[in-house]
Amino acid sequence: MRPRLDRVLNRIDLRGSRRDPRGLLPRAQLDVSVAVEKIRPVVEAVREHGFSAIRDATARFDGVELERLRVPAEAIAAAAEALDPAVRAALVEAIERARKVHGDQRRRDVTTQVVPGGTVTERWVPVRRVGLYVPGGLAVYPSTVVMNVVPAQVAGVESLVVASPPQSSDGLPDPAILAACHLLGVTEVYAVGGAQAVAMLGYGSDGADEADRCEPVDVITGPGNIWVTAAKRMLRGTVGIDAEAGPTEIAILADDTADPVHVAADLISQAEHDPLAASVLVTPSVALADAVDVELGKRAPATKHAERVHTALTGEQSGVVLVDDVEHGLQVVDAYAAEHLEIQTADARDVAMRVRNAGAIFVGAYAPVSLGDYCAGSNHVLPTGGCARHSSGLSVQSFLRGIHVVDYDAAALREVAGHVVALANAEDLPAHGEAVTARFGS
Ligand code: HSO
Ligand code: ZN
Repeated sequence: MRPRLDRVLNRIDLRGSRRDPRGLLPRAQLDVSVAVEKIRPVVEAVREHGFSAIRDATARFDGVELERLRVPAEAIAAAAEALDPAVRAALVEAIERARKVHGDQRRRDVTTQVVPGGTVTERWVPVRRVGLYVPGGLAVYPSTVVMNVVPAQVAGVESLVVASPPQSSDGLPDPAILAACHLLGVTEVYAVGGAQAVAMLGYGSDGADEADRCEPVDVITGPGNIWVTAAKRMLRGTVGIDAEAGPTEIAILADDTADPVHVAADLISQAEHDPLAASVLVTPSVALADAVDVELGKRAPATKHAERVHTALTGEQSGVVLVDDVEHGLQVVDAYAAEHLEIQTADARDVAMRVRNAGAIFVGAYAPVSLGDYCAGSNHVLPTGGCARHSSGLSVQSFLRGIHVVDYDAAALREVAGHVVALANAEDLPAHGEAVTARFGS
């Protein structure tokens, strides 16, 4: 039996404090720049030598002799065939809800008539080809395939490919990943993982034969370990990259109306991902903090991944923050800018409306983060590490570019010509002005 702890979470008492709460809750830091230097030779080898370099890296890092890059269509179909029916039904439901929500979020093109004869249209154009990296190993998440593929498909991305590391048993990606691809209609899947996969997606590669080659993509998304993150950082610019994901975080703003069982269960749910995961409770209620601690002491040792959960909950990145009232709590959660924020207070809807910084907000007693992880319809790829202050999660927008289309006729240009010339001259760029006046013979 593991010992029962009376106080699992660290306590940070900010009651009566006027201090800026920013930075009071420490966060795990990953040193990606060191990893970039380590994977640079792998990425450069793939760029220069393609398939042969991918094969070498796969033998070295995955212990698999790769004959082909592409997963055969029959293997993808077979994985879907073998999928547990309950998991299949759940994935189908998750896909349907995600499509419903993301489908409503596709932006429409907007045309503004600036003057008669002069319009600017913002045209939302999808990127042509997207590569989704899906990790293998401990974190095999078919739900993440759904969360990355659905917004890309809704955006209208015409070519979407998945890369995921081969398992040593059969040289194929995890069957749950293949099955999710099948359900989503993704047919181009590569049994390649790590930095070599990111390089393959970014630069393209030859394969065992013509049908096995991988054309380069325009955008790479998806989670991964530090090597994958480092390779994505290296490829940024060559291709578009989604945000660098850090360990998952849950913050809960709760008052004494919250049920400590719900709060404890939710804090544990995200701690289950990673020993570096952050679980933070912000509350004005010492009674709730005490009750949550008692509940954590019971539930944390009993859960399947107790070790990991214990490390995450007791780590310095997790804790209870005591605040004066919900108002003060709002300042704290805004300063923290959590990836996931639950509001479990009286008038939760009202309080939620007042939050400025969070990746996603879960309102009230019946919207736990794990609902959003799988079946709410929302996206679970969200900004971590405080990036919610300036960024949003993955969405249809992540795969679109808003292109301004400028359409002026002669009269509309003539009308504004003087202003263009004045600004061009003021910036000592007279040829800019001349490009306008040349059209009017002066
Ligand atoms: N909570 C994770 C996503 C996830 N949870 C996948 C379960 N599977 C980061 O938002
Ligand atoms: Zn999760």
